[in-house]
Amino acid sequence: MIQNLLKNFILLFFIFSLAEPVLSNNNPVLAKYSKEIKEIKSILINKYNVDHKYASEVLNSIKFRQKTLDSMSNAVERKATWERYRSIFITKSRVNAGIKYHKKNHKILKEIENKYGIPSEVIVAFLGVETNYGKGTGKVKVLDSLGTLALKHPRRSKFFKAQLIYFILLTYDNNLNYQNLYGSYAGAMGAPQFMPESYIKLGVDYNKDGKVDLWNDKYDIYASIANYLIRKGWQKSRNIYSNIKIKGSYEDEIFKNGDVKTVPITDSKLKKIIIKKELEAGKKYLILLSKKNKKYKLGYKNFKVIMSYNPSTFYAMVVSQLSERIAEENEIF
Ligand SMILES: [Ca+2]
Repeated sequence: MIQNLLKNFILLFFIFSLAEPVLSNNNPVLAKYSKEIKEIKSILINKYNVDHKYASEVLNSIKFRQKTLDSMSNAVERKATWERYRSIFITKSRVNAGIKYHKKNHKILKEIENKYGIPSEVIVAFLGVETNYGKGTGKVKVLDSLGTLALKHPRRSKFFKAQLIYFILLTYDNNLNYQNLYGSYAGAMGAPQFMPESYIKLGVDYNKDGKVDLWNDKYDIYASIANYLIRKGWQKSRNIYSNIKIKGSYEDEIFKNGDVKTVPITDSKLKKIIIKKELEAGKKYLILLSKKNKKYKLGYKNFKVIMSYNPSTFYAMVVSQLSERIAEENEIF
């Protein structure tokens, strides 16, 4: 009896080990997406030379998270007013913590600022908004969030499919344990919350220890943010935005199609509608924050560069304003 069982067991084991890993057998929840998974696997293997077995193993480990899909549709940028959004990010405690963080890490920050030309307070402001200065880097398994979004997001699955592929490649090339990497619900990683594509393409191994560590290494973290901004077109020693005053009769006009957006505007149009002010050179944008309270600013190229990090007008404005508060170094008590 026992011998028979053992025989059967060995036989079964033999059959399964011979068979090519079939996702639908191992993970029934994923079976519905076998076509997409096959396509992802083929890109990993053929385009990026990832080992066949490794690709199958990782993809087969994806666990769907409904919460990830829910969080995507409830992101604060999509619902809050400017006043509400600002009150979440520009708080006494976040400003004070930023000033302290800036002082504490001054030496490394200045080294990076001198090398890349990105103001240290801007780097710190990104960290403040993204992860409360590196404290909250996310608790969701990156594989599960990206797997869920790549296979199930109704509109952006193409983008997330690419991110999933880069994530698997990142773990493969750097010998990282994919079961052990945690990030935001949307798959952003480390203190600066880089998506896998940015991590691979723009991450910097500044301390030259052979890996880009965006969780623990401050040199790598600061240099990667700076490099990101430079590559997106940051203009050194230029402003991010400024305050302007638009003539009353034009205020309604600029808001006629709503608020929460950043729209290009020509110098000639600007000259017509603002109350006298010298104009800086370069491209300009009207930053429309609140139609109700008639809040707007004038943005420059660097504002758009910040928006490349997160394509939200509110996001870019809180990063800018937090950086100003940190630069002032006046703690609020
Ligand atoms: Ca490193």
